[in-house]
Amino acid sequence: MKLACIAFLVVSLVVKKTKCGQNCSETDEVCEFYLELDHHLTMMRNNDLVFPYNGHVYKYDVINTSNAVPVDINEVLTADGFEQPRLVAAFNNTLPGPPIIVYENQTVIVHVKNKLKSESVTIHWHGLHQRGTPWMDGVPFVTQCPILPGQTFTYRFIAEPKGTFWYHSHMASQLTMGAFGALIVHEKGEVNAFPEHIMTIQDWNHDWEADIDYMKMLYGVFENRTRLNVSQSIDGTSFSMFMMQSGLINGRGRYYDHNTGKDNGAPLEVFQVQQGQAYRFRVIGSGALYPFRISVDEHNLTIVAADGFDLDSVVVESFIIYPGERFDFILHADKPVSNYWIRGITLEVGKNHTAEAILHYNGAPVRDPTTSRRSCTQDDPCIVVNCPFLYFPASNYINCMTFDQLRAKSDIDPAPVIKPGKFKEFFLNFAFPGTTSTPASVNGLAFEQPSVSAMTQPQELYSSCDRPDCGEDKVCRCTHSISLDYGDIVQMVLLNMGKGKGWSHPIHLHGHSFYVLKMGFGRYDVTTARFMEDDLNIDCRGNPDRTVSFCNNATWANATWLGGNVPGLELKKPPRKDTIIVPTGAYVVIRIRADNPGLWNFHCHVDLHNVDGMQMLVNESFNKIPKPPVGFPMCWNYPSDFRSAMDWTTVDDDSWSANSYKTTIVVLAVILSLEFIVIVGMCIYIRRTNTTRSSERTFLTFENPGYN
Ligand SMILES: [Cu+2]
Repeated sequence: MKLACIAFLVVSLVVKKTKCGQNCSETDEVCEFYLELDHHLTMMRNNDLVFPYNGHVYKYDVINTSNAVPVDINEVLTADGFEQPRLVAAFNNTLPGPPIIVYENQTVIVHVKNKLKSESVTIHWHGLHQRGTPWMDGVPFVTQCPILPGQTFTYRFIAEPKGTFWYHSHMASQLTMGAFGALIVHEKGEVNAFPEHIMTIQDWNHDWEADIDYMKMLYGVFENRTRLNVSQSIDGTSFSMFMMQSGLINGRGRYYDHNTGKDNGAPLEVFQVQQGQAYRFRVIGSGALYPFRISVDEHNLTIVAADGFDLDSVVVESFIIYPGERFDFILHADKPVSNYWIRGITLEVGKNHTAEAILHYNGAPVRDPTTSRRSCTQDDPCIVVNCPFLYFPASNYINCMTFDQLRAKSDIDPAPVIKPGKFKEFFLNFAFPGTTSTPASVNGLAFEQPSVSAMTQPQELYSSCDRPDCGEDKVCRCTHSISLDYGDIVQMVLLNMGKGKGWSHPIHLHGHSFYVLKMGFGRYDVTTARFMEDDLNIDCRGNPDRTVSFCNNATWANATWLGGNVPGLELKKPPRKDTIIVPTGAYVVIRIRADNPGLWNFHCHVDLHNVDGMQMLVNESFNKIPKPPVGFPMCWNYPSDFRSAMDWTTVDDDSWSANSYKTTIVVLAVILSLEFIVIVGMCIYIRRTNTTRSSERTFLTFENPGYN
């Protein structure tokens, strides 16, 4: 990887102000980066397979590791060290991709070259608001056409807001192949900032790749002629058919043999600290599906920010992070000089899946830690932030702090106040409703991806949700959107209820960081922590039996709660987020100001759910969406009825042979003349169209059959 980084640096130096994953200078106005996405294999150094041993990797033909020189791990994508190389799609041959580190309000330019042979890509800059540049949001067929193999596309946007973000492929489940990296936006003029570490954490499956993941999620997983069960969460609800073998922190982890319980000794990420110093850890949930509970042996964690926004700090034993979420914590390196385990454990029942890394105090010997996890006791229970349920089993002595119990750091950013006539409220159920077919959906509407870029080619959309087969207690597939007018104050009640509940979903909104006003949880058995039933403040309507109702058309059970009058909303210091867990049987009340015109994707960040249809569009003041740059790439669909769209009349052989030589000459002459006239005409037309097309766009509206 180091070689790739050097190569990247050489390329980067061609353009001033670009470095290999290093800070752009605070005084720069423009920061320019290059990302190349290509396939690679894990556990290979050039043409040589390597194997893991005792925290190092060695060339495949080494017999005696005691007198052999290990291979530089920076030259290998080790992942979990599993010796059968696994295909990855990685930026600049690093896993994760190189961090992009800039300052707020700088102009960021990223040239993305797609070197994959058979897959297209787009990159989403997760958490950035793309104010004024919604067509740089990187959602395929929503904000742009995909970047095809061999093509290069240049993203250009303003780094805003400040905080911990990340970039990742938004093409189907491609990010599960490794196509992501950190994106850090620093505050300008920041003083006394702590030294920092970036930490991505993810589940890892070394058997499959993105599309196999999806197919096995749909159709099941078999081992030794036995169907494997869906993995279960602590509260008795489900995770997935998707299996993980290992957890990775900054692209490194260890594979544990499930029969022996022993790990394979693969190298791990090492975070160096100086005793007496405090550090800011920026943690990014970059996984496919499983959440992790993160702790550091013998150290408390002070949570100070989530999804880029500062929080009233809380000191905790651990926190839970789902794919798409970010948490920043301060770690005080005030313990004896030694090595300590950093652990990320999943919330699965009966599985021992851990992502590991090493906290290494300068001066300590270089070796694996021997520390133990803190035990939580009745007298000294552990506090865990961001639980997707209310309780751990009582015998665990772990107290949950759910995200709505956190507060923003200051009261200068209160919740948007409702204005008469400008308030809209939506109930959105993220679930798997259905009977014979149970697609991932929002209100029973499984998302159908447009065939062209919806924002820049809205006149070519067609898949309406306004159909008889869509509606209450029905499921259908269509291009689902809700429309907001500029200046609306929008309250959304995110649900996970009715027949399709059972899996918690990290829901991500593009273009905004919403205010989290309240979470309502279902009922649990306090002793066993098992989930019992939905929060009954939501009326699912539809079938009166809510275990049967699809909950596609929900509302408040108490009608006086409509109009923003929900009791218990935090309006003074609501925390802000762009990705929030919607637990099974629960609801989350969020609010935004519709002040950022765009066509924003709103979806589950479990990519496998997203691909299956758990996404929709927020069509925000479409007629105010700014014009894309001149020459912004377009894409074209194939006509749905190609027989009528193309003239398939074949030339009659007899009439063709009867044509005389003279006739042919005359016809050719006429054709050549016409061609000359047409070419001249087209040149003039193209020149005129290029200068006028972008201005015409502002008159397009989203009022077409494709959107309800
Ligand atoms: Cu989901």
